[in-house]
Amino acid sequence: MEIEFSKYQGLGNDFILIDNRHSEKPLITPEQAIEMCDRHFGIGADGIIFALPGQKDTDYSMRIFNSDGSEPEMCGNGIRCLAKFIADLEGIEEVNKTYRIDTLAGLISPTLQTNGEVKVDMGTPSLLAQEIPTTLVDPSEKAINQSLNVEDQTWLVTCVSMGNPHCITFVEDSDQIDLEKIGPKFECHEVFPQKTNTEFIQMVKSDYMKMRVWERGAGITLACGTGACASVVAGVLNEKCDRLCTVELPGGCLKIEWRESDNRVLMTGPAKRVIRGTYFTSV
Ligand code: ZDP
Repeated sequence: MEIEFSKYQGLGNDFILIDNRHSEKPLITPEQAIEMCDRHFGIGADGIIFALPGQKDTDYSMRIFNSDGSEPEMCGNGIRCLAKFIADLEGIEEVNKTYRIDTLAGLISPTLQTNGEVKVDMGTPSLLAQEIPTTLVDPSEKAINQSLNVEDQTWLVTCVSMGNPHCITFVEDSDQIDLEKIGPKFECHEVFPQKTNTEFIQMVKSDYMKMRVWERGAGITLACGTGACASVVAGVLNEKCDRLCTVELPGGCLKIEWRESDNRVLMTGPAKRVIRGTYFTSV
């Protein structure tokens, strides 16, 4: 089978985008997603995103598969790429255009800005243990600065859902973390029934943090938008950072604001088209 695709990246978090506007069902299967995301046997990407028809009050719907074929609820870098992809499909050059996108985490609204960046209203964070989900504390409690044992070490963690689960821990030096070794242990820890994304944060100033991430279903990536949002929320809850904070990731910086007036999280960052082509599936 031949599949038309585009590839976009946001801070080096790269995605295959599929024009799925004429069908409610993703045009490719999770097995094909695994193959297409493979960096040696396929196109190479952290995930694959579908632009599907909108629902009642929305322009489009987004679905995403991780590179291991699992399906997360949301994707921050991915939705910036999706906004650019849709504008390219529609031939829209107009700036300050806002799209209303349905996701498994609810309505998310990206806006194309004059400087080429995309600003996304990521909605409100969820903090209750049952919403993350985590069994680290009682279901109706928040997991803020709680001890978690991983690899014979005690970590102080804060759990935040941006539609998908995040476990944030503040460290002295994020470069010293052996992500490859410790990441999977957090991801599959028994206190996270839906697994988790994990962010290791080093505070530089109250409005600047450095982040390294181990993503659920994707491993080490150069950036994670939902993770950057969750980390600023965790930073504010632990009185370590301002509500307006720059997050430096291996792939570059995101500007995050956790707005006090309405509790919503805003994320601003780049997204860029890199390839358009035809893929020949073998599965
Ligand atoms: O929750 C998950 O399983 C994540 N791997 C989804 C992808 C998140 C992403 N890195 C982001 O930018 O939010 C794309």
